[in-house]
Amino acid sequence: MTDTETRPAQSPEAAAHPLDPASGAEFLAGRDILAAVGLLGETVRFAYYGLDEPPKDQVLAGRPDRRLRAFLIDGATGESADVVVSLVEGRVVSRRVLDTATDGQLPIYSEEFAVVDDVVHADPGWRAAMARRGLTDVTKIRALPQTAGSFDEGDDERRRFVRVLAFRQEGEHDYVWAHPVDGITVYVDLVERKVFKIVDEFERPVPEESGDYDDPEVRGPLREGLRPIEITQPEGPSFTLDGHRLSWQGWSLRVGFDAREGLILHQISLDGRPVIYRASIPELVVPYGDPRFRYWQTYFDCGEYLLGKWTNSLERGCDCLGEIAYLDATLPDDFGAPQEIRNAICIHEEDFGILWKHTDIFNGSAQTRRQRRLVVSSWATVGNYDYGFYWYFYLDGTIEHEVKMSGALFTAAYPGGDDPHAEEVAPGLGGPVHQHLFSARLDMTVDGPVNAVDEVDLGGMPVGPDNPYGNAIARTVTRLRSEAQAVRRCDAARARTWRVVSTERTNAYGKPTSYTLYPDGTPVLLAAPSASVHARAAFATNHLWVTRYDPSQRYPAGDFVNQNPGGAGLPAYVATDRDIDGADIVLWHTFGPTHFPRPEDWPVMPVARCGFTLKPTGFFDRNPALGVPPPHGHSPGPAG
Ligand SMILES: [Cu+2]
Repeated sequence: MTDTETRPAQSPEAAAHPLDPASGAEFLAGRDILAAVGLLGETVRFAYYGLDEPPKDQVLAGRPDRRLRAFLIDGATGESADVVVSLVEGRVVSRRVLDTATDGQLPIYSEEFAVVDDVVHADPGWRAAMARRGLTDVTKIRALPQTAGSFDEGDDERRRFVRVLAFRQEGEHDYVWAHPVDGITVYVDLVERKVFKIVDEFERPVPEESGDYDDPEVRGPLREGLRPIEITQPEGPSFTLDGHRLSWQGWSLRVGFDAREGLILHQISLDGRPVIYRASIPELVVPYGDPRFRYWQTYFDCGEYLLGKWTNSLERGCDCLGEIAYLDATLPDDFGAPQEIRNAICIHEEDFGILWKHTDIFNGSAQTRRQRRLVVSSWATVGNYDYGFYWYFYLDGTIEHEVKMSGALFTAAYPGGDDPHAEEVAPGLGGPVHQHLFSARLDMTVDGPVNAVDEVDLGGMPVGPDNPYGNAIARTVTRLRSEAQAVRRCDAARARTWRVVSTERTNAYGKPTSYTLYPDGTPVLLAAPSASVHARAAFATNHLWVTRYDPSQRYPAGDFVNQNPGGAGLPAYVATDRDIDGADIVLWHTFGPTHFPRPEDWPVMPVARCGFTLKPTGFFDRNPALGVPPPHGHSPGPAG
């Protein structure tokens, strides 16, 4: 069999595990509770709706409440509220109306995107500005709403608004990213539903060359000579999926999903030993580096746009090869009504080359084992970019997270010359420099909830009595004892890693069992300390943060990211500088590329990768993969 698809048996009556995503029936039940107390007027919309995960102690004790969290916004007044309902008790547990000037705004909801297009096209000032550029047929202009950020803009700061850029689309299939209409932004108030400001700074010719890679004229002839590669697993896959619980080769985990964070993994254990209680990518910030007209351009793809909402339906044979199990996702629309995303999560096994190998020159043993990994992945398209989130579990106990980035560059007109902030990627078309800074939230439970973090550096030593020949390399281990001390940067010159140790369990050598975080070590946020984004994306100014577990501390840039003035999330979480040495702790790791586009990234970008690795370090007493059998037909050794 090739590229087959299986689905877990799920009876609708089966009691949900406390960490399972909210079901369609639960979204509807929660909506009924909200409606019954009058919170769902005609103009009220759901800007977010998802499972309010129970605290860890309640999950481990057995019978937690089942709660949903809704961000409700009244489209007519802008009143924004954070509401929690209990499905077990059938009541509203809490409701807080936001002070949006200080708390931030709720995420943009779907209807607002449509509204903006109508509002902009109807605006006489914008039409006049387009006409001045020779663009008289405004049906060919696409209005692209962008989250506004937070700057010193006086009374305008109190509005719920977006900044809107324009792109030209000649025909229905024209590729808009090839044709930015630069120099003009309109500001649209989402509550008043009107343009309140037009910034018209300069005019540049709209780049003309088509980027429509579906067009044979643009793409050129299809290559020849690529013969089929087929992945076959004649006996089926080696994993089992029971509801949302996945097991494979000693690994066990639960697969969750949410409109904001996308893929969430829970209760990851190996050979019955806990490793991570919860792992997700709860934020992604994309700040752009053009200091001129687009200084405000920064996207928080989770907190402002709800990344999980834009999850793709995956296709067998294209997105995933081999014996695939899919999970569907149930996500609410603006009205809190459940919508299915079919094949949202792909689960499969991959061959991954050599696991270990040795040809012994003395005893003649020549052995090779093949590595394999279990892959849990999903893709989301947020505007121009496409992000694939891949969690890998290996036969030797390694866990890896990889983000695959593809899609379209966010383009501008190229100003000419040798611009330090952009690359010309097509005639007159610029790809501005930007960063993609992801935050991984890793609620660690290495051999139990009581953990600590050691920073481990490697380095040479000065010549002296302990190092007479100068060849010494030494390991320096520093325990990070408090939250303030654990705000750290990578140091590639010292091969810096962070080791998450159990403070309760030791291995055969009397050392604490641990898992080590190996970072990529790419730059953190490059914006100046006084920049607005520096305060708003403070999480991205360092590679590592460690906090003491608090069930309410879930998002590195805070709960309400859209138009948040800054300081929320991690800087607030660590403000009390709690003790993290021998505690239930959460690691927050920043990673991702600083992307100066290449011409080869246009018109669609070959996948770029980033991520991090977690490896067992004294978690086992020796290579845990000795028992992996040799490939079929090969001998495991003289006694085999
Ligand atoms: Cu990029």
